[in-house]
Amino acid sequence: MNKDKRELSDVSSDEAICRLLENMEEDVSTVFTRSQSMKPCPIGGSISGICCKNCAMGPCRVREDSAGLCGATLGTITARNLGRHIAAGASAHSDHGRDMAHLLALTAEGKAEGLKIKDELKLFKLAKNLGIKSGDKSVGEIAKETAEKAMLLFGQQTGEIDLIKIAPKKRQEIWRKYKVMPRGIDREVVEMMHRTNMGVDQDPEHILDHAVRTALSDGWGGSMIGTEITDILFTTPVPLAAKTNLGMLKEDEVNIVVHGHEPTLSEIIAELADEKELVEYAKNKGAKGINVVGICCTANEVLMRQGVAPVGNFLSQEMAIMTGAVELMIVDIQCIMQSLGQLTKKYHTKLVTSSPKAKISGAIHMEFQEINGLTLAKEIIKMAADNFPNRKANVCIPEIKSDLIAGFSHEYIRYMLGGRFRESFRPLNDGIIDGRIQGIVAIVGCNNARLTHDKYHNFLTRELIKRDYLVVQTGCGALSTAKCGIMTPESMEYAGEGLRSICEAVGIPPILHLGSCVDNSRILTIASEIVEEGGLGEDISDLPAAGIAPEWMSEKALSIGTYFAASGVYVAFSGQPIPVESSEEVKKIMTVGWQEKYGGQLEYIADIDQLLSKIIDVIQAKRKALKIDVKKERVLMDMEARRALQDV
Ligand code: BF8
Repeated sequence: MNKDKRELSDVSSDEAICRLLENMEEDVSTVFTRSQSMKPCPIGGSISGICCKNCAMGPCRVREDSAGLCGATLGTITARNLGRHIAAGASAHSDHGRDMAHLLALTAEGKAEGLKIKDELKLFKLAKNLGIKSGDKSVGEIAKETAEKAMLLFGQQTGEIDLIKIAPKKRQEIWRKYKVMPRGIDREVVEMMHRTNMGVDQDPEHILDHAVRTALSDGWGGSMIGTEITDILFTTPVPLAAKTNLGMLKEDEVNIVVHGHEPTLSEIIAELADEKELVEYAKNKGAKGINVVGICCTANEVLMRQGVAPVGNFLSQEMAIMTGAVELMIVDIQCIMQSLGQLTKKYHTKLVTSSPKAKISGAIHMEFQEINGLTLAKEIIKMAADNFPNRKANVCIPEIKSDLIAGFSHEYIRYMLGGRFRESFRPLNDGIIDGRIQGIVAIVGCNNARLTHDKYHNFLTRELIKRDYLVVQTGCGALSTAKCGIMTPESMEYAGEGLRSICEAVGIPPILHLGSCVDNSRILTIASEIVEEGGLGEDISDLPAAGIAPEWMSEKALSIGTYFAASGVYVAFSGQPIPVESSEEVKKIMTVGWQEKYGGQLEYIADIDQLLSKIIDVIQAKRKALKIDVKKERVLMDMEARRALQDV
């Protein structure tokens, strides 16, 4: 890496990555080197206007005082472009959710090799939320019906998608009032593409209302289906200890990296890795065992349920290959860099694509179908073991790893707070009301090679827990914090006094890892359950809560930010601007306009200190509105006093 251009400490906060970059050969190209040689296109920035490519009279580059050939204005083009980004992000999550529903159907029929329903309680809950009566049906019958109902939500044409009813009643009324209640998941995505086609919807606010509807169909639809069914098939997460970072690659074992977003094949691979027959197979090739590790959200899925070590987040994918210690990287969908195809040619690593939806030139395609999961997983593990003798001498595994605790599902949070017989969000609500917890902040989303990798996730997390804000995380954000070593109960020493007292009492870290990006839907469920528990208003918009994506990169982040804002949450993005910066009109709709309609908003704040202050101001204003801004004295009650209270 050319250190003259950018200091390594500016490239990444992850020491393991800095070490690899420091020793990297001159001719190796990585996302970090490419980010130096290629600057981002300025179009879309605050003064450069925006580009419309939606018809062949263009591309038209439009500023505040000009219009495209058809007359489209800056506001219209900006809203259209954002709408299309959101449709793409929503479709990524939702297509993943659809596949999980399909998998559930095949599992129920006994056709999904190596899979069975692991969480029946969760199945019954989802069935109920989808309006299915369990009666005296068998588990298989309920699963089949649930899967079919879930799949129908994608093609539903009218009405409202069922899971939206999990939201507080007041919130549902807001969505009905502004006609943004999602009717069907695919329908909203298709309509977004139609409306933004040349010469259709031209009013920026109207376009953005449909962008809201599309994003809601993701958060409360496709993503939620994805999370719920993954829990049903692979178990609902409970806290577990694991380790993270590139130091979890093993010099003397066959290293297999699972990367992407779909859990299925990777869950099977992780389960099989300890199987005697396969371990013996690896030993015959000269290795001591089989080591399965993960990258990105596939990593989060297998971490949450099996404690598989994540070796990194989005910007770590090339780095894992560069250790020279990876026998095989298996990728499925989303956030997979095409550069892996070229990079793996320089090392002995085999790159395997497994999704029928995604191939990479230079990779070996071994297609996962629900009927071949177990057979394919074994084949892949053996292929990795066969590759072990091809390892070259110059293996370089940075000896860096951290402990972490993950596995916080919304079910477990209820349980840990209330205990087995009276699980409830009451203690959390009380902690917020009495001020020990000032608020809840979700720090989520990607890494971005234009920024110092991990730095902003970690800065915000530390600053917020210090001020008594409980931090919940998903996706690459969660892995940033885990890698920097603060996703452990011990990190409560960095937390403020109030938050620390709760962490001590319940035995949790001040930062809760809730899973992959699709699992942001867990945050929607938690927010709804907190409202239902009472004492913090009648709607999500009343809660002292906020969301941040400080290093965002993917279109999926735009969908997530939008469904949170439309659910009543203040959301701030930082790092690279959201692609609306050139239009004051669109920015106003997404801030002032959405605040008035939906009680939440989405804005970009470049300066991280300003962003932190804004988050705190927003949450404190909510506390004030709830009249809980004055810290209450904690009254320690004896048994008699408690009984007296119950008798009232
Ligand atoms: O879905 S946080 S870089 S890996 S998009 Fe991708 Fe962003 Fe990571 Fe998971 Ni989410």
